[in-house]
Amino acid sequence: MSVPAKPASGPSAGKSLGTGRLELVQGDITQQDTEAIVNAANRHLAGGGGVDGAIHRAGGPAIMQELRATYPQGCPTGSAVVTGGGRLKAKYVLHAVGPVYRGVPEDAGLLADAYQACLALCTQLGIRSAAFPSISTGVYGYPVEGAAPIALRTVADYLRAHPDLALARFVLFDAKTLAVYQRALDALP
Ligand code: AR6
Repeated sequence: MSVPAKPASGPSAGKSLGTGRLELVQGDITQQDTEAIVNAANRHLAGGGGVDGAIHRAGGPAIMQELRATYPQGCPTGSAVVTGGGRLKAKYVLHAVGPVYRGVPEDAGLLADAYQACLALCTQLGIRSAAFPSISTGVYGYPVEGAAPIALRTVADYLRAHPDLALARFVLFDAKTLAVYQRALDALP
């Protein structure tokens, strides 16, 4: 089974965890050649701006058709559902719903749950490489400084425990977000 070695764009950094690898790159998640890419979706799975808009534009209408047909009830916050990748290079899109940031203790758990739900889908579907955006830190207002350690810890713990997942790549849109993730990765135990 092949695991893509090169990010689609931007500088990259990484860390080996167990038999797997966690990478940070700056770039556009729609261009990734990982088996799955993760969408930062909303509970209605209705499309929107940010990552969600970019994925539906790049992947074409098949993704929304599948969402409407398969998940008419939407997806609760902290969960994720899967569709095919349409015209994307990725075979799958994992649509994860992060929390709208409220500044309450529940925010952190719901954010971790959204990543965890994607990771569980990877194992279920035999996905060996996945690209993640910084869920909830755009339209949903979660401060990146708070979100990055939660995102990285959740994914790093999973990689250590699950050799079936070979590569988790965070694709950060801008240099500032990448720098925050880089500091959080350096601080990871
Ligand atoms: N590739 C990688 N990262 C991106 C891209 C891209 N193409 N575009 C934006 N980002 P957001 P959320 C970054 O708002 O906060 C939608 O309307 C962005 O700079 O996409 O979870 C949905 O429908 C930010 O750092 O997701 C929901 O209603 C990060 O991705 C809502 O937004 C996440 O920003 C979800 O909001």
